[in-house]
Amino acid sequence: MTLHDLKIRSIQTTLVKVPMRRALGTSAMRIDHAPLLLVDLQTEEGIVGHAYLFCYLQSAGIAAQALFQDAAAVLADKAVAPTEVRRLLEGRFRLIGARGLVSMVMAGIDIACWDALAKAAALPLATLLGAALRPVPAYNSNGLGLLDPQAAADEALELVAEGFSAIKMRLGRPRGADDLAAVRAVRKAIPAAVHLMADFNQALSPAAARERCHQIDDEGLYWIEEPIRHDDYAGCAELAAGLRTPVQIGENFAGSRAMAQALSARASDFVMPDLERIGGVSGWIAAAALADAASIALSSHLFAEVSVHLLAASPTAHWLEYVDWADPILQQPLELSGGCAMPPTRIGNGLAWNVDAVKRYRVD
Ligand code: SMN
Ligand code: MG
Repeated sequence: MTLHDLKIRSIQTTLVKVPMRRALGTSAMRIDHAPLLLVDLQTEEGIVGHAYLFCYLQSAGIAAQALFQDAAAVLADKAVAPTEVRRLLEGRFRLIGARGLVSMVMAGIDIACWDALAKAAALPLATLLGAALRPVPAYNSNGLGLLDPQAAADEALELVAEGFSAIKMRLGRPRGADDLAAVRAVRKAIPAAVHLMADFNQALSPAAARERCHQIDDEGLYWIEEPIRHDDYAGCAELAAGLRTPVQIGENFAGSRAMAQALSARASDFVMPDLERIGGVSGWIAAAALADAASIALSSHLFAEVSVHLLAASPTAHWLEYVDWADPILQQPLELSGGCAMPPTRIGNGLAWNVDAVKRYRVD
């Protein structure tokens, strides 16, 4: 078989609701189950490409399943060629718009296509993309929601004890003084050498951010993430220019064009695209090239299993965000050692489902 022979037969999806080891209280909502949509792209040749989407809400997972069916009808018998698949789907979804949930579904198909291609080439995805299988520094992002200072400090110590040299906490409590107290408690509890990232999840107005980001600017934070609306690039740029602490954004970049706009607005010091919002593996490759051209450090958002391959292949790779939310439904969860994640040496992107666990957590 040669690579260009691969043809799409069908796409199946399975929605699971996986309990999280540590609940995540963000400024927007509390999450204690991960609604994951598992994607199986069957080829005529018998190779199956895998991907999963993180749907945020179960309702979004259900809606995405219908969109996958729609996309699958367009792609039956077409080549497993991500650029061509994108062209076909952009045509199918032109009137509704390749945005939001539609673009997440397109990303899921792109990720599964790349997995099938890597399997056909008998290579790990990272190798197919030209990377060496090297360790990627990871920060522990499992938990550290909006807890009181003592509980936050206790949980921070647990996250460090899991073997990490960097962790992330969430901010955006109603009162700035309470965020400051939590940051100080965590910073005091963990070793000085451990990096501490902080994420507002867009909680602040530009006026509030001016005050509250400066309030925490001397606390030794590694970055301040999404302090204001994700698409207010001028507002982000103003904050980034005035703060000593680097500003981080990117999980809400809708495709590489949005990222290009953010970069030209100098909206942030660092960027962290999200695999399912940036456009899957293909979108990530475009984003990594933009980050390289702008000499800006590139981290990932969620999807640690596939992102580890992509960061290994990214010239300005910075930090992998490590969450373990998919672990219960995976045959082989991502392996970490010394605070780094390793791209797996098995062929493809490394995703394979634990069938019994999928049955247990399945939502019909
Ligand atoms: C986040 C991601 C996914 C769900 C909730 C919160 C957060 C992060 O923005 O960056 O981890
Ligand atoms: Mg975030």
